[in-house]
Amino acid sequence: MSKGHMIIMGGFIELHDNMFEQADDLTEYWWPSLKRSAGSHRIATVLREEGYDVEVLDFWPAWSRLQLIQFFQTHVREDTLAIGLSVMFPFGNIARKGVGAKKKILEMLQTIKFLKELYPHVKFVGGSQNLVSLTDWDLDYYVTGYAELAISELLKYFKREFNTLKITERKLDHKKINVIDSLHDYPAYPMPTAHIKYEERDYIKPTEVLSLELSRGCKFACKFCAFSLLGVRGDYSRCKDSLREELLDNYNKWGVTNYNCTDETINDKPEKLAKYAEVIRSLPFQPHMGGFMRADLLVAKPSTWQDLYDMGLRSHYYGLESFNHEAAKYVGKGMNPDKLKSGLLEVQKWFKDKEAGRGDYNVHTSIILGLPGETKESFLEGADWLKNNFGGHSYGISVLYMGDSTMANFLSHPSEFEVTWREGDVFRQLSLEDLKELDKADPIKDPEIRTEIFERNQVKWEHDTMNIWDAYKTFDEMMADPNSLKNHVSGPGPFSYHRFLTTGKYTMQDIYDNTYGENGFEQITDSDINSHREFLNDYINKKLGKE
Ligand code: B12
Ligand code: SF4
Repeated sequence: MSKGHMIIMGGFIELHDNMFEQADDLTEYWWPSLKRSAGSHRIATVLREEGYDVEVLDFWPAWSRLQLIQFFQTHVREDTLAIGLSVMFPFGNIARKGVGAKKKILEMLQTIKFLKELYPHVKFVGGSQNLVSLTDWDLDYYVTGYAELAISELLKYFKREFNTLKITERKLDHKKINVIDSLHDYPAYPMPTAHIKYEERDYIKPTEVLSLELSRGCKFACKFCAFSLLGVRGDYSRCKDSLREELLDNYNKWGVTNYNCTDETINDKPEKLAKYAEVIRSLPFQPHMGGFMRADLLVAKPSTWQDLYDMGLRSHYYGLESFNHEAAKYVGKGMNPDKLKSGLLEVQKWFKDKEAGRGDYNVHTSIILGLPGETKESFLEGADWLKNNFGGHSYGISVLYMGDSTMANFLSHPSEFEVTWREGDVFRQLSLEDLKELDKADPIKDPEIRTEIFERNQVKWEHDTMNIWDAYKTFDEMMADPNSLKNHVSGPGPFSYHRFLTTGKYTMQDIYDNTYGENGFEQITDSDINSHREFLNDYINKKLGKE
């Protein structure tokens, strides 16, 4: 007999790669994601190991309210202690997009309210890295940060068993909410056994791209970064056996070989990579993985390349941020730009070298528009370098974002910029009126960009070399210029390729070998989104016992 029962709902909504693209034919930019909810499955795995019976309901934005009610009516039991909600992202950009997305968000918020009324004896518990993602939801408990230890105390508390639960009351608008702050009160790191164990009732398919945690936290602390665990010291990596078992299990039981690594920085330590490569070389299959990597470390340490390749880490997401030395150095990524550029070309050549038995390489680079020290000219020069030298890949450009005080107040770990900009002498603040004045003479054209600059909860920053309006204006011009980097995305990056692989339309080899275009693969189309929905309906029917 189990110690108690819980159902965790997970899932999120996808936006198209090019969020600002006018995509009238694509169901208004959003659709339910095909990605499993790693947080739900991780919590479920831990609780099962403690003796609870926990079921995950994945892809929940794809479920209709009627389907959800059918599921809960047949699954909620007398010993159901809690219904969990795993929330990865705040609604943010999605809520600002089109009527369809807004309607969907409202429907989801109302569904949770409705379920709460239907099951008043069951506690509703939300979990996310940051409180900001949870505050829209009407829940009984709000758990923030890595929550393996906190959830265990919370369930004991529900069962009136001895526990050490610390609940912090926080004020949200006109009500008080119960917050359990795992990051500070129940630190769940390091976590050498951060494995996920899927079950038959998860109906995993071999074409899926599952999430994998190789380590937790990042040893750096770049000034703009708001990841929860920064500046970690010591060994935060997974233990060999736990990794081997997870990869083997997923291969033997479900035939899965493709993964997204959730690590903040996979290549922070060469010895960690050597350890994982040894495990993976001993497997009876070759996994393929993608994730965040620091390009400067890759360039500085060619000795790590073979280990990465052998691990199957051939899809890289590089947060390059800037090729302006002053700007990059200021935020904590100070490699000389010329060295970085020539090193990146070497990395590219090495990974793509078919004659040497390699050749698999997929890259997404991301840069920030507006770091202190950056000028419009230096930014465009850097973007052009990427376009001309890293063709055939995908790119992301983000205007420097600093959450305003409302936003930063609900982050577990606001960025250094968010915490210190007011006191320091680098940033100044513009008012909304200043922005409108700047916009008058030569307005920003793209309506999506206009919404973002004028409506997003962010500091309207200015520094000696740029201000937020200049940055958005430059972005607007890049949008309109067919020759700019913005319009040269050639394929899906590591965190988007699940959209192409999960329904079996393309293979991992296609991702390495092809780019968008006539002889490559198509960008997401309405028919792809329909096949995503078929995949999701198949899962829902199985969960409802209809197949
Ligand atoms: C992978 C990833 C992505 C991928 C997601 C898709 C994919 N293919 O997986 C991509 C690249 C698309 C992405 C995009 C973005 N991301 Co992102 N991403 C991540 C990342 C690196 C891993 C998430 C993950 O799976 N972690 C592993 C699991 C095990 O951890 P977890 O989900 O946090 O679960 C733990 C806790 O949250 C909690 N928990 C989770 N569920 C539940 C449920 C219950 C009931 C309980 C009690 C607890 C609980 O316990 C779990 C175990 O400890 C995280 C950072 C990180 N290292 O976690 C950021 C992170 C989730 N992303 C973040 C952000 C801000 C974004 C963007 C908005 C960035 C941007 N400016 O565009 C976009 C948003 C996209 C969108 N749809 O709106 C933030 C979210 C902030 C927040 N929640 O407020 C994070 C936390 C990073 C950060 N700290 O800044 N992201
Ligand atoms: S930007 Fe990357 S390297 Fe820098 S602190 Fe954040 S996760 Fe670490």
